[in-house]
Order: sequence, then structure tokens, then C-alpha cells
Amino acid sequence: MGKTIDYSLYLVTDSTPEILGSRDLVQVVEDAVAGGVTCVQLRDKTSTTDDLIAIGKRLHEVTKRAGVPLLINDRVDVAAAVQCEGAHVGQDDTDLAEARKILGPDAIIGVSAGTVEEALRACEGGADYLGIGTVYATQTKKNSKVILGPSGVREILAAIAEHGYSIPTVCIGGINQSNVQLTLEQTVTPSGRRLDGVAVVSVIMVAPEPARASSDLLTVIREVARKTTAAFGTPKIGATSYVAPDVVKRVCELKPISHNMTNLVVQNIAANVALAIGASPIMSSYGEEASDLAKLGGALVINMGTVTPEGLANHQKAIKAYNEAGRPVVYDPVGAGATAIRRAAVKTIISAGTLDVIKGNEGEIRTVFGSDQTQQRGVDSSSTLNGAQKAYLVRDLAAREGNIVVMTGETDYVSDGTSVVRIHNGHKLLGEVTGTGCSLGTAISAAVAAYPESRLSAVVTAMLHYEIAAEMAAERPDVQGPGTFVPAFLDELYKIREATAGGDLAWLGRA
Ligand code: 3NM
Ligand code: MG
Repeated sequence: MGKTIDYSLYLVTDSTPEILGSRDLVQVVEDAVAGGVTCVQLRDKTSTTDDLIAIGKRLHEVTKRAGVPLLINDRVDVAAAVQCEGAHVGQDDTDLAEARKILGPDAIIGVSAGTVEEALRACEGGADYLGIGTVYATQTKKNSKVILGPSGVREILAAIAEHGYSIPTVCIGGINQSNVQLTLEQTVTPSGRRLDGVAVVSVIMVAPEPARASSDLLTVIREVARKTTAAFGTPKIGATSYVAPDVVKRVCELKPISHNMTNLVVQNIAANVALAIGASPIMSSYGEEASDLAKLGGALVINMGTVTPEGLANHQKAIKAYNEAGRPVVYDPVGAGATAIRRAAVKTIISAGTLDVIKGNEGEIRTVFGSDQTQQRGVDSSSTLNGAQKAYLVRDLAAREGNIVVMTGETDYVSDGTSVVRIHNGHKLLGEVTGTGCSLGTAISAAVAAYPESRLSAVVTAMLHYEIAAEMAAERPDVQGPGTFVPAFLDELYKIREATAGGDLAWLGRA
């Protein structure tokens, strides 16, 4: 069978009267395998060795027919006698090296891990997979040493990845149909490392229809795997495939108009940012003027920093005008979730026409997506999303809107509905000055106006230009805080533009 095993849905059996009752173990396993269980472990702490071997052989007939591996819990001697695919050992069971000596290099040997140390030791010792647990308190195993929760599992996954191990992992303990999706999502590490599957006992063993319970679980597991792979099967941090220095060049060659409908506080810095990157800023909040401005070949920025009924009507008119002219619109839903008025305004803007780019922080993007999403993921609205959830969110919103979605934060997430690009650049001084978030929208608008070939490349490159300029400014000896930062930041934006025009792309080394 080789060692490429599908750990997606891993059934651990239980022959105790509380769980198995009067049913036939072999029949339950046969049903579960028919329902899609991908790996089976015989776990029986009470039967005699002879009985275990007999049960193991009967189970192996069933699993072999289905092409599913059978492993024996703890009893390496039984695994050897049954000649099944391997064994699973807990921290208090036979040790890994001993089990390996008995079963040989080709056997599958899994190890239980409840801490980072246990996990790393098992990896180091050559385990074939890890069973990470206990995730949630469970009646099935009452003597659990630790309840990890999704965050504890995630920490173990992150540590394994950090140490360079690519070992498959499942988690175990209290997993059922209602928590499996969230558990799989919440355990994904920021770098995209995820569980290969889940191991369960009771949810299948006590189910009236084990086949049905198995296939219901497997459907969810496969769907999360598909989404996570899509979200992370794309360029990683600093990936160059979406970086196009031509975007920076084109902006200063074409000097596209960046038409800003924004609040008073940010107008000055937004206009200066536009000039520094080579674009032509126009600050006009009057909707009637938009149809003429749209014909000038630039892009529109709708910034919701100040909401008034009149402003909203102007925004609607301008979006319509830019859509009709086939020119891009960037939407910055400032403070989207903060008030009922703003939540309503988001709906008005979203339905006013096509928005080519939506840019906001986590809360704003979640509000734009709508409350469904929050419920669907089972995350309360005050909690923050983990990296995987952010990736899904930007990707799902971009796919729904057919546009580019940017979620800013310490790590920025950018998606075109298929790929997700993460950007780690920027500097905290950007957050200490007013208008720098809004001015990023301005920089993005100039880029999408000048670089129609790829909106994703335009946005990613504009963001790198902006955030790397901030890093370079912050590092200058003459910059002591927010006040000295702003002019230095404008200088660095300008210098990057000049360097890029001259073919010097050294700044991209920071991406
Ligand atoms: N091992 P259920 S938890 C067999 O933490 C087992 O290592 C665990 O049963 C561990 O799916 C557990 O019914 C029981 O909660 C899991
Ligand atoms: Mg055990």
C-alpha cells in the first residue's frame, strides 16, 4: 500500500458496551468504510491477545477490500500477528523505536502528541503521522492529559512546520459533525499548514447509520481541504509572480487621474501621495461632475470616511459614471461596521455598480461580506480571524464581487477571487498619521488605471511600492516620529518611482 495514506477521516474503534453496545464491530467498520472512512484503527484495551488478533484479522479483511489501512492501537505484537499496515502508539505505550524494530520500516506507525515537545520528538523519531489531541473534552477518553482546543493544535502544527517536518497530522477528541469545519479552519497556521484529517470514535461508532455519519463528515472535510488548498495553493509571502515593476513605471508615464471622493482630513495627504507616485489627483465630491472626469481615463476612489445622505447620492452617481466609461472604481468602506448608517451605506454602495477594488481592514471587509459569513464560520463578530479565515474571506468576497479585495493589517491579504497574495511589508508609523490608509486607496486607483492587464498585479505592486516606501522612510535617521515620517514617506515613494523608471528594482528585494 506504500506510505501515501489518506488520513482525511480516520476511524478509531471502541468495543466498550457504552459505545459499541450490542452491535457487531466488524459490521460497524464495514459500514463506516462504505461511507468513506479512509483509515481505521482497532482500539481495544480489554480483549485478550488471541481475541484481538482474531478481531484484527476480520477487520483487516474488510479494510483490505476497501483499500483502507488498518492500524492497531498500542499492541504492536497484535499488528505483527495480523500483518496489517501498522500501529498507533500513545505516549504511555510501546515506544516508537521499539515499535519500529518490531514492525519494520514499511509499517505505518502513528504517535499521539499533546504537546509541541511530544510532537517534535515523534517527528525526530520517524513517526509516519501524528494524532494530535485531545482537542475537545470527550466522554470517550476521560483521562485526557490536556485539552488543546483548536489554538493548541495550531501551535503544534506551526512548530512542526517551523522545524521543517512535513509529517501528516490528524487531530482527535470530541470532533463531531457540528465542529469539524470550524476545527479544521481554525487549526490552519498563518503559513498555511493544516491538518490532513480528523480522527473520531463516537460520532461514527454510535451513529444509527455509520455509513451516513462517515459520508457527512467526509463531505465537510473534503470541502475545507479544497478551500484551504485553493487559498494557500498560491504564491506565498513575497511571491514575485504578481509583482510587476511596470505598474510603477506606467503610473509615472501615463499620469492617470485619481479622482478622490474622500473626507476633508485625508485630501491633502492623498493628493500628495498621488503626486509622489506620478499620478494626477483630483478631489471632487460633486457627483454631477463625475461623468466628465470619468472620460479622462483615470480611476475613482470612493472613501466612506464621512457619510451623509448627499455624499451617498454623489457616490452613487460617480460609480455609475465610471462604470459607464469603463474606468475602474476603488471602494474604501471606512468604518463600515461602526454604525447602522454605515452598514446601510455599504449596501447602497455595493449595489450602486461595479467596484473594481474593495480595500479595508478586517472589520470593514467582514462587514462588506455580510453577517452570513460570520455565522457560517461560527466566529463571533468581535473575535479576529486567523490567517486561513482571512484568506477565505478575501477570496470569497472577491469571487462574489468579481473584483479585487484587499484586507489590510499586519499581513495584508489580496485576492482576485482565485489566488490569495499575502504582503508582510509596511511600518507601524503608517498607523500613526491620519490619511495613510485612505491614501493607499489612492495609490491603488492610479495603478489599476494605468495597468489594465492585471488588476491583481496592479494592486499588489502598488501596495508594495507604498509599504516598502514606508519601511524605508521609517528607517531613515532623520525620521523621529509621525511628523518627520510623512515628508520622508513622500520622498521614498518618489525615489522608488524614479529608481524603477531607471531600471533599479533593488527596493523589491524587500517584498
Ligand atoms: N485518543 P471521540 S481522544 C482515542 O487525545 C482518543 O489522544 C485521544 O473519541 C487523544 O471522537 C480519544 O468520541 C477519544 O471524542 C476520541
Ligand atoms: Mg492512546
